[in-house]
Amino acid sequence: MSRVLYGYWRSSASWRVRIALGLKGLDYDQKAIDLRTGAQSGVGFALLNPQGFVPYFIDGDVGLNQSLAIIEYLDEVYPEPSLLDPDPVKRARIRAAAQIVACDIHPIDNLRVLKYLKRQMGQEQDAIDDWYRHWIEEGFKPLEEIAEGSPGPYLFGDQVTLADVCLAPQMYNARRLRTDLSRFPALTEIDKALMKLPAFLNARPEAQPDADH
Ligand SMILES: N[C@@H](CCC(=O)N[C@@H](CS)C(=O)NCC(=O)O)C(=O)O
Repeated sequence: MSRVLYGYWRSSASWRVRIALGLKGLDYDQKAIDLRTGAQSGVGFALLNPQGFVPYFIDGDVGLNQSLAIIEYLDEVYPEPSLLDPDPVKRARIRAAAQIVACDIHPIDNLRVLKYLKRQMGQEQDAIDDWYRHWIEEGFKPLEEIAEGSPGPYLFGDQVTLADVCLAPQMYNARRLRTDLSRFPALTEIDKALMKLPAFLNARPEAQPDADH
């Protein structure tokens, strides 16, 4: 069955899906949508995903958008290793941690939001970078508490979960924007442990075919 991931090397939402595919040992082809040139808003890609976001994932004759929906689909159709937990309470906690990144941090630091701050709101780059860091730090505070409470090495113990899949790319973004990560030592330790795993390493931006170092 052919699988294709439309993504962009530096897109953290695409990175989440790359990690999940790697963890599950699934082969796929990549098609690059260059966000810097606005290819996400082009007519061709709009036919696939009218929302104009990567990732977009094709599994045979099924096309899916939204990284968390794609990852949960993968988890249901290719259940090993599981990225959630059989226990409904633990499952809810894992999803909640993932959503701190995917629903509360990432959307307000997204490219189109940053562009709007610059073009429509007339903000300078320094102010935009401050905005970016601020929302990362706000989200990392509750995540740090979760990390402190974990026996490790990952956010929910010794099983890699959806929450870890969301965390690692956000840590990369935090570093890129020079966030003071000394305030988040437990998250930093977990990120170190995650980045030793082949699925996380192979999915990192610099390892992608469209990477532009
Ligand atoms: N909620 C979506 C967010 C996807 C998203 O924000 N993708 C970014 C790249 S990380 C994007 O395509 N941005 C294009 C833009 O802002 O114009 C998901 O999780 O898939």
